[in-house]
Amino acid sequence: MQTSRMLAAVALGACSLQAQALSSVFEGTISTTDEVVLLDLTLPEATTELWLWTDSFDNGANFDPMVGIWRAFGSDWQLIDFNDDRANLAPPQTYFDSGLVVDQLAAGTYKLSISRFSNFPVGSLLSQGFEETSGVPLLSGNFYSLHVSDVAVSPVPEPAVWALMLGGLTLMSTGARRRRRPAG
Ligand SMILES: [Ca+2]
Ligand SMILES: [Ca+2]
Repeated sequence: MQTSRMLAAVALGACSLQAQALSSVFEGTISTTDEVVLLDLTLPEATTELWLWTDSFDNGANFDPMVGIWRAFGSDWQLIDFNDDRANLAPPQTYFDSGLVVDQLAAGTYKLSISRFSNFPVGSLLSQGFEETSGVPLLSGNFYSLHVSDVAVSPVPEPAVWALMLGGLTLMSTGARRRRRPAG
């Protein structure tokens, strides 16, 4: 019990090292098969690697989500990347969740699209719209949850984080031993 509390405290400390990171969650609903949700994403600085992933599919409790990211292109928006299913990026994704890892984005405003499978972009420009390719009936829930982060998210802590956590634990137990040692 006490050990797990200490672990949690140290893990929190490790996470706060990433306080500068961009990290957002967009949540909402899509009620019809042909609805496309468009969200503005503003990057205050250039990113070397941006992660986007949904974790709302929930083994079929909600619809099969698809995610796209678009850059300004004159008065239109141009598709940078699009994904239907990539569920191995971060827990608690389940098999039809979507994931994207996008390299080298300049600072600026981007559009994120969320649509239900099988409502795909027709072309590389947003003005061309979306089209259902296989008339999947409206099944399951309508909730989506989309995460955006410029820090790689791992299902298990990286070795460096474990080292930090273990280092913190060692410091704490050393401190405890010192306090227990009789004076003089
Ligand atoms: Ca999907
Ligand atoms: Ca799919």
